[in-house]
Amino acid sequence: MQRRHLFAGAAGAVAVAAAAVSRHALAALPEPVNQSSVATQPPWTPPGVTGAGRPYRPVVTLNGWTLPWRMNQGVKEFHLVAEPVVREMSPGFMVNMWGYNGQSPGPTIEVVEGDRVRIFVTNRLPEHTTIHWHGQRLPNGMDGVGGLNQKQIPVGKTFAYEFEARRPGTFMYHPHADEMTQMAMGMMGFWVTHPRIDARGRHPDIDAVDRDFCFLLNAYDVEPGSLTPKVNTMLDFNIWSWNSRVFPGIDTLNVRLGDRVRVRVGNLTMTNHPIHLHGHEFMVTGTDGGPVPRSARWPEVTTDIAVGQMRQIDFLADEEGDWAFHCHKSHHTMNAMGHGVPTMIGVDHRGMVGRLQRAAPELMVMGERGMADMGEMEMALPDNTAPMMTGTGPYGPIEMGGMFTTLKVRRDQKPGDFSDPGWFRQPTGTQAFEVSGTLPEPQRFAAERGAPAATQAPAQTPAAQVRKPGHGAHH
Ligand SMILES: [Cu+2]
Repeated sequence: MQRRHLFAGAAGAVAVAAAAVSRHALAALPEPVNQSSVATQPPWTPPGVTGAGRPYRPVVTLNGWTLPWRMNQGVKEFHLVAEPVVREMSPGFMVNMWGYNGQSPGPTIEVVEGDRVRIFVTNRLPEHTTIHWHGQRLPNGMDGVGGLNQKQIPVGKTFAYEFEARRPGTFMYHPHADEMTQMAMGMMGFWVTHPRIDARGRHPDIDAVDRDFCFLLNAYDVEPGSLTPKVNTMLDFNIWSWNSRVFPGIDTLNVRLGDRVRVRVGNLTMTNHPIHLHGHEFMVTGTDGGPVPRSARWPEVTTDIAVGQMRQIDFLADEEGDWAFHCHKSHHTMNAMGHGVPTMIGVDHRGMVGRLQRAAPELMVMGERGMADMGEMEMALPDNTAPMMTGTGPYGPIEMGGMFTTLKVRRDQKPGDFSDPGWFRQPTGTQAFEVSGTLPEPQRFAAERGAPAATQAPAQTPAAQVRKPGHGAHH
């Protein structure tokens, strides 16, 4: 109460004092903190804050981390460094990106509703940049649109952004300067403003949860064998990622049976992503516009996240197991594929392969019986790319890539333990099983054979195997 009072009291003076404070603070920039690990970092609890009046449940950023801050005369100070980075998108697949503080995406920023924040942004890119604080209420001059709200931050310079985190919720940050290039290169990050809670630890529209995960949807066009995304791509993205990682490189969401779980997702790609969870229903409890009123929520198992949107979903993890969690566009759960691959199902090319391969030794005919072979085939891949469909589970190839991971719900996962418990062992009698013996003939066929010819529907004889020209695999 007293803290809040002090804060409110100081607010009037801030506008007048801001310039002086900033100049003073610039003399002593907070040391930038870097992260090189691609592993999901445990939740970051700021020292001295939990239990000291403004507790909150920190988020866990998939294959990411939270940026530490320092307190300077009542202002939370962060230091973001925009710079070229190398991101491992999945084991062995390295991509030249631009990001913040050693990674793409940049670190997650976590603050509490009502916090005064100052973010220093140092530009170590080869061109100017800015940062736009997507979804935030802030003074117009802090909104970060280069040319409109501010001069772009020149190469080698540091600017400071300063505002109050006025409303709680799920936000993101990204450049608003040469956006197409900078976002295609991976510049973005997550922002969570935790709600101010009442004495009983409650907020009217934002429930407390046991685990709170977040990640950004992003997409790249990285030609197989190359190292740097193409930045002019409008449609032909071939790498669909969560926090610049692709399956099997995306960490799993590990929870305890009975946990209340929140997942926050923001979309900074150029298409929509229907994000789908198996085994559970969830509610969309918030967007970047704020919490959804309770009376306006409805259950879903898939929520579409349009370009530039964010969704916060809440659910009770009350079914044990390894549950797939993925984008429902099937081409987004694949890694790089050749666009010229025709659909070969039903095409018999016995005898052709040898002749074709003499002319084009790199040619591999595939897909006569579907594409599943791709999941286990040891294809010769160009250096530095991710197999199209990959990942091995306890029962064989998972045949996925891109925007796919699993929610692991375990009875014996300890509270606060985010480590991977390994594969689920389905209890005996609870798994799909093979049926052996003679299959009875379906009733319908037997009836048709016995019936008078006149009453029968004309037989559907596949006269020819028709394949429309030009209808190859597309995206
Ligand atoms: Cu998608």
